[in-house]
Amino acid sequence: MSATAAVSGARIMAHIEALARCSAQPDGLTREYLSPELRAASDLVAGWMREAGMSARIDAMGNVAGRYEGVAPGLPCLMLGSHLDTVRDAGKYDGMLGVVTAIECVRALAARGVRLPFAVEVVGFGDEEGVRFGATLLGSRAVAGTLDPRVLDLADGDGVTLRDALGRYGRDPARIGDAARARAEILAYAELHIEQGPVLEAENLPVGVVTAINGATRLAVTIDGMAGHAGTVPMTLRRDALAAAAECVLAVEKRAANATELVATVGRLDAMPGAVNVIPGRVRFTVDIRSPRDADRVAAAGDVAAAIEAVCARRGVRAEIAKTHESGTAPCAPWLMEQLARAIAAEGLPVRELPSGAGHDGMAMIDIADIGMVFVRCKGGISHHPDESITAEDAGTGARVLLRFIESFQARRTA
Ligand code: HGY
Ligand code: MN
Ligand code: MN
Repeated sequence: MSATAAVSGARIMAHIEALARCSAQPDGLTREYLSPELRAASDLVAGWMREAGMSARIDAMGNVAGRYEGVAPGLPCLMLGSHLDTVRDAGKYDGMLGVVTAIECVRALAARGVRLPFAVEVVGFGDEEGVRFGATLLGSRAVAGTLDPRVLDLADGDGVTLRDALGRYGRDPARIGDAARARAEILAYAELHIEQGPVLEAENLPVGVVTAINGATRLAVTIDGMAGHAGTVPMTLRRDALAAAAECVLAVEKRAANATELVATVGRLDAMPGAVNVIPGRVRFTVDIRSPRDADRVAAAGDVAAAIEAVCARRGVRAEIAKTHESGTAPCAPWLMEQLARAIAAEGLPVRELPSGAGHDGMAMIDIADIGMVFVRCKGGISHHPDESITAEDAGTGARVLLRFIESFQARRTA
């Protein structure tokens, strides 16, 4: 049996289905960082890691860390991974596919008793989406050693701080630094992920090599006006926070619509007190701005903030704008792109390079290792939606490409 035949698209899909059942919602998939659902998913993943011949542990930040030793114990590793948390009402494959596929590849190595001149590690990051606490990449930033401890004071929608959530998860918030790895331990970081876009499907390609991960800025905006009786306050005397926010949302959309390759989204908006007969006194909303060019993204973020301030000044309401996340465009390393391309070509497939509009843990891991990514086609490019889907055949193709990449991986000789 050929080496790559040992990986099973069917087993990958079965594991994806099992993970999808670890959800906070009965009729779909929501799995937030440090939730009971993440604990259940992490236990499943750790079990599959051990079955595949790996050691497995939950690190200080709640990531699942698995390791398959090389020809000798303690060697530097090729680190693979992706994330186990999801957005709300999510698809099953965003994040999970990369973790499950990497474990499947290690299982194939172990089944043949293969030991490589490096260790292989697989990490299931606990928080890439940043849905619960607003800041994103918390798990991978901890591994990269770049996490700002002030994030411990971030609170979720119920007022639970990250510090408390870690404690409830059985982690010591004073020890989050223990999750950090040394650069010398990691030869490279590589991630398999669904494309979350339409390009591969449109060109009838199952896989592609990622060139870069677009940079992102996230803002949290609070607008304070004056709540009042919806029936008695004349329109001319109102300081309606929601009407002001509505104008701001359109200003965000307009700024991006007038630019090339720039996208901006208001993904969440909460109006308070949220009663049908009360003029909203406070509104909170988020802004997500992305571009392949950092200068364009930074300029757009500045313009958006200025537009929000101008709308609020004119309407006599107060705006507070906080930046909750910023990461520059993360280029994939050419030497890793070449090795991923060779693995794709060895599968008899054309090599297509493409950028990632979606963010990934590689944006954090680039601070500690060179990064590479391989995309797998997803139906209609749909993602962050229950209709997100891939085929078992493409899952198998992605796994064979990743296994070829692992088995032929050549660490870059540092000068
Ligand atoms: O937001 C993103 O692009 C990623 O899915 N976290
Ligand atoms: Mn996502
Ligand atoms: Mn993802």
